[in-house]
Parts: sequence; C-alpha cells; structure tokens
Amino acid sequence: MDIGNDRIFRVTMLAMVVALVVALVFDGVGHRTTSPSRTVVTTVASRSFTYKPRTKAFIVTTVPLLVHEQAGQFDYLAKDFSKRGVLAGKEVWGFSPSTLTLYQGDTADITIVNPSGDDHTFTVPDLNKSVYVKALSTGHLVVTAINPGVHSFECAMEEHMPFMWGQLVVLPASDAA
Ligand SMILES: [Cu+2]
Repeated sequence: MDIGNDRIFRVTMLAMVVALVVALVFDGVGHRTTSPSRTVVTTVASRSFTYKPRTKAFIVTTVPLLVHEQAGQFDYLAKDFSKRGVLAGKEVWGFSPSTLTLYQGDTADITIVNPSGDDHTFTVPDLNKSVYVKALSTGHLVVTAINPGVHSFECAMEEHMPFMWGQLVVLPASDAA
C-alpha cells in the first residue's frame, strides 16, 4: 500500500467514526428529551390528595413572668409595680406554649393547667370561645379550626392584659400533604 492510498483509507475511516458518534449522540439526546417529559406529565396528573382532619391534644400551662410575688427577688419590680411604674396595676404572665399549630379542619383539644394563685381565662375572641380557669385548677376548651389563618388567644383578666396571649395558627389543609 503506497502513502497516498493509506491517507485516503485513514480519512475515510475517521469520517465513518465521526458519523457514527454523531448518530449515537443525537439518538441519545432524542431519548433524553422524550422520556422525562412523559414522566413529569404522569407525576403532575397523580398529585391529587385529600386530608383527613384530626383532633390534636394540647396542654397549655399558665406561667408567671413578672408578678408581685417576685418583688422581693428583683429590686426593680417595686418601681415597676408602683403607681407611675411601667407595670402599674398589671402583672406579666405567659401561656406555655404560646403557639398552637393546626391544619384546616382539625380540632384542638386544649387543657389549660393553672398551677398559680391567680385566676386566668383562655379566650379566643375570633372564634367566640373562652374558658375561665380558677387558681390551682385545670380548664378545658375544644376548638375546631374552620378557616386558615392566625387567631390570637388571650387571658381576659384586666390585670393580665395586654401581656398574656398566644396564637392559634391554622395552616391550609393542602400544606399537610
Ligand atoms: Cu391571666
């Protein structure tokens, strides 16, 4: 075989290899673009669900934060509770926990534990629900979350307002999936 024929043979072989590679790549691209789109359509079509509302039990405790009984413990409280003080006629109490989360349609079965010497209420103005919880006792309230949103709850005792409050967070049922 002379040099001229050898070169023609090599060029021909190279051209055939390039053509084969190009054919394989295009074939592969074709498969890649068709398969996933079919999968996506199937996935979207099957994304329907229903949420079965549940009853969730909560225990909420009333806790003293800054109250008269602590006046001997923190020297600044005497000033705070004096007639011109920032807490004149008031006390700071909290609900623990202060955020209760539900999904739309759920029912909250709330037990309020009041281990303190003061009376409290657990009142949800938006839902027109309230329970009076005497000192050293336990109260009970059942609330069904109809609409998504944030509903605040509070203690309606004049001495504890506006400090003692929390929130009932109702998430859309579609978020539960
Ligand atoms: Cu209270």
